[in-house]
Parts: sequence; C-alpha cells; structure tokens
Amino acid sequence: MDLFGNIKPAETALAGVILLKGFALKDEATLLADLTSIITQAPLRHMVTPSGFAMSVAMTNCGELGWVTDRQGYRYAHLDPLTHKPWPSMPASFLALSQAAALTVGYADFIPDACLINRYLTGARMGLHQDKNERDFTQPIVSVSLGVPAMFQFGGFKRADKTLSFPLYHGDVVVWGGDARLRYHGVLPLKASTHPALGESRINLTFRKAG
Ligand code: MD6
Ligand code: FE
Repeated sequence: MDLFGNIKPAETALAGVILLKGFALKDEATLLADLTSIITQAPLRHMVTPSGFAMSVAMTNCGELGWVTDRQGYRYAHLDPLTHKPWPSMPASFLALSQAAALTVGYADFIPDACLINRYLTGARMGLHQDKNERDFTQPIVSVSLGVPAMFQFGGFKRADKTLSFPLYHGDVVVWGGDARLRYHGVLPLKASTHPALGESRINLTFRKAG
C-alpha cells in the first residue's frame, strides 16, 4: 500500500489510495462558509439503516444526487427526503477542491455529481462498509476531512479481512480509486477532542460520480 508514500503518478492507479496531507487547508474559510450554507438548507440528520438503526453519524448532501438510507435501503436520490426539495447545489469551492485532488493523482476528468456530508460528534462511528451504490467504479472517490481527527480503517475485499487504521486530520484529502475502490473501510468511534473552527466535531465530505 502506497498510502504515505510520495505521489508517483505512474503507480497511483495500482495503489489506489492516496493521502494528500493538508490539501484542503488553503480553502478552509471558503469550505466552512459554504458548508454552513448547505446545512442551513438541508439540515444534518441521523438516517436509518435498512435494518432500522439510526446512524450515529449525521448526514446531508449537496450536488445533483444525495446518498440516502432508510428502511427501503441505500441509494442516491435527487430530492432531500426531509425537505422534499433538490439538494443544495455543489458550491464552486467544493467542486474545485475535489477536481484538483483527483487531478493531482491522475484523474483528469472527475466530474462529481454527489457530495455526501458526514458529521461525527464524540463517539460517532461508521462500521466497515464498501461504497458500491455508484454506477461506475472506475471513477474515484475524493474524501475531505475537517475538524477533529479520526482513525480511518482500511481493510480488504471481505468484511472479515484484516484492517489497518490511520489518522485523518483537518485538511487531509484521500483519493480512492483503481484497485482500492471496493475495499471495506470505516471510521472508529471519534475520540473527544476540540478543533478551533469546528468544535467537537469532525466533518467528512465525500465526492463521487454517482449517476
Ligand atoms: C468518513 N468515509 O471518512 C467516511 N468512503 O467519514 C467513507 O466512508 C469513505 O472517506 C469511500 C471513500 C472515502 C471515504
Ligand atoms: Fe465509504
């Protein structure tokens, strides 16, 4: 795994998971202002899994499509089930950041139509899962971490496979693609901590070409 190595474009498609440390830091102020505007229009909420449990992570979306879960299953939807309105459009700052990150590791034409926004408070976690509700697995996922640090778990292609954990800090961006695209991954329970801009929370933005 080439996770902490230097970026070597010829190898990135094989390695599949690239950590760009601090890549989003320069855009912090704009990202946070745009985030506030999105959450005002489409509030964070605890969605319910198909088996009926409320998720500990609160979620919302922006972009043409939003990832949702309820008793009917996981899917992408054009309308916010809470407001019955389209999701807020993807801010220019979000689009530019995700495209710059994708381009940095060799994806020249990443056009995300979905940005899932996850908010973790102390103790919130995300169990091991695969991201497989998207149409085209040759498209990468770009993941932006803001706020308090979290331990990200990265596993194999079966849920029971061994995992590695590594910390994600404010401003880190991870690009997933290629061979890594369908690996199991998750987030360990968030440790209590405070960030100057985001208080006790961690925000994760995941950009995808879903449709
Ligand atoms: C999170 N992220 O970091 C959850 N999935 O809060 C994900 O589930 C994720 O960061 C696919 C690719 C990148 C990710
Ligand atoms: Fe995921």
